Order: sequence, then C-alpha cells, then structure tokens
Amino acid sequence: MSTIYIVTMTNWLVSSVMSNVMNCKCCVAPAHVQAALLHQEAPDIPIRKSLLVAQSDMKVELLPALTDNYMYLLIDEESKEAAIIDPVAPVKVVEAIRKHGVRLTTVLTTHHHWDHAGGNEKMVRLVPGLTVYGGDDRVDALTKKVKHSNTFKVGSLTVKCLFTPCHTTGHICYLVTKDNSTEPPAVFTGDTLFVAGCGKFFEGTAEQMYRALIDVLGRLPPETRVYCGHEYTVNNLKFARHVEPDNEVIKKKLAWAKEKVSNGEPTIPSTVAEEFKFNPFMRVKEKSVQEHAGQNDPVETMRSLRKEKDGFRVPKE
Ligand SMILES: N[C@@H](CCC(=O)N[C@@H](CS)C(=O)NCC(=O)O)C(=O)O
Ligand SMILES: *[C@@H]1O[C@H](CO)[C@@H](O)[C@H](O)[C@H]1NC(C)=O
Ligand SMILES: [Zn+2]
Repeated sequence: MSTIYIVTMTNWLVSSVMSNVMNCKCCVAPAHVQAALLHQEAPDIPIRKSLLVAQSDMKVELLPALTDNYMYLLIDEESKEAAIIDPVAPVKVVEAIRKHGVRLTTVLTTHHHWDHAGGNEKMVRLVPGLTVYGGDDRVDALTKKVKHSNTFKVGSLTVKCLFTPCHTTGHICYLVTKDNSTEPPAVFTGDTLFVAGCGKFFEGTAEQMYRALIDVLGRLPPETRVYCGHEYTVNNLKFARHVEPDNEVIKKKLAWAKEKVSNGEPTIPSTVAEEFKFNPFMRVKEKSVQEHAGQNDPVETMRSLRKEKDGFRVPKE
C-alpha cells in the first residue's frame, strides 16, 4: 500500500470530521484526492474481490474501486461491445476490457459526484472515441446528455435511461434489456437505490425518492438485477433491522451479507423483488415500517426514515 494512499486516507478522515456539517464526502473530493485522480488512481483496498455475473445475453463484471464504490463492465455477448458504468478507476477498466477481449464504446454515468464521474476525463484519454452518457451538465467529459426514457444501444443490448433525481438533481439509472431474452434485465442504480438502502437526499426531497424507488425502479420486472454504486449492504441492513426487528428476511440477509463482506466478496446484485422484502425505503407502504416512523403516509415515512438514517449510529454487531 503506497504512502500516498495512507496520507490520502488520513487527510480524508480529518476533512470529513471538519465538513461534518455538510455530511457529504461524495459531493466534492478533497483537493489531494482530486490531484491523485488526475495523476494516479488511489489504490483499492486489496481484499475486495471482483465478480462476474454471466448470462448468455450479457455479462456484468463488478469492479470494486476506492473504498466502497463499484464500477460495472457491461458486455453484450452477441457483439462483444461493452459499456462501463461510473469508471472512477480507469486503468482497472482498461485491464478488464483487455481480459475480456471486448470493445469499449460507452460510458454510463449515474451522477456527477467525484466518486462516480471523477474518472471520466482519464477514461476518454485512455480509450479515445467513447460516448459519455449522463443526465447532468456537471458530469465530466459528457458527450450525450440524456433525459427520462431515452434509449440507445450497446451492441444488441438496449439501454433505457431512468431519471431519478434526489441524491443529485441529474441522477440517472440505466436499465439494460435484450429483446426476446428470457434472462433478467439489469439496472444500474448509482446512489439512488442501494441494496437495502437509498442515497442521501442531497439535492432532492422525499417525494422525489418515493417516485424513484416506488414508481420508477419498483415497477421494473421483479427479477431485474440491481447493481448499485456502493457496498453499503451490511450497514443498510443493520438500519433495516432497527426499523423492523421482527423481519426474518432482514436477519437472514444480514448474516449472509456479513459473511460475504468478511470474505471480500460483493453483496451485489440483488433483485427488485428482494428489495421489496428487506429495504425499508422500498417498504414505506408497509404497516410495520410506517409504525416505526410514526407516520401513516408513505412519503412522510420516506422522509422520516431518511432523516433517522442520516443520524443513525451503526451498531458493531
Ligand atoms: N453512510 C455512508 C457515508 C458515506 C455517504 O454519505 N455516502 C453517500 C453516497 S456517496 C450516501 O448517499 N450514503 C447513503 C447512506 O448513508 O445511507 C457509509 O456507510 O460509509
Ligand atoms: C422478437 O420476437 C418477435 C416475436 O417473435 C419478433 O417479431 C422480433 O423480430 C424479435 N426481435 C428480435 C430482435 O429478435
Ligand atoms: Zn457515491
């Protein structure tokens, strides 16, 4: 582990304490991290393993980056064309495309925060000619600004943009399907939907997160695989357990997630159907969740849960 990394982490801790009021270490990278991103990538925590989810229509390789981010390499099996979601560590992306022997044409950016879009400039320098999609003018190296329901192709795969503002005003989730396939679609949810949680409402409201989670993502086919921006599953499930102490699905998933993470393995993907069983922010219509929040309206429940989680002290066990 390099010295730069240790220095970076120490300063990061100091700056996160000092910027506690804003409570946002993903909005703006500390200056030294920005400098490091320009010249060399912050090394990853070595024990985090990648994972390949292989279907006959598409492959998704999970590429861990920074301390708890994920990049995703999406491969169209028919054409061997590929897209990369949130390439914050571009050198690692180049290694992955070489390993798979695929042609990278596309960058899908979920939102403009540095831990998601901060590698875009370097990515387009390393692989010239990329189309960079995003829903926000603040996305680095953006070439195609998209809106809700815009669709385009990556090889034979169809990518549909789902506008989910709240964490940021320009947040986009990407739904990937293949015509006539019997295999599940994939959705890349960035910092809108996490496994068992959701993103902080930095630039939006509970109404917007309700729309994003329930009306947009919640209406996707239940078997849709969910690929999110961070490995937050264990902490999220501890909050979920606090909200619903009697929910057995949460307890089981938490035990499973702890085991995975202790082996350096991802807890991703989940599915839309699973999220409705253990994610409190997807369960705002459930009586048990509303009772915990002391609310009887799903949007007010959403607002109350997010506020509570912002101040939640995660228990050790
Ligand atoms: N609680 C986060 C702190 C980092 C953070 O604020 N992350 C942003 C995304 S970059 C977020 O939306 N987190 C959702 C949450 O904490 O519930 C953690 O578990 O490390
Ligand atoms: C999908 O199936 C429909 C009905 O069988 C057919 O008309 C269409 O051409 C197929 N699309 C592709 C891309 O194979
Ligand atoms: Zn993030």
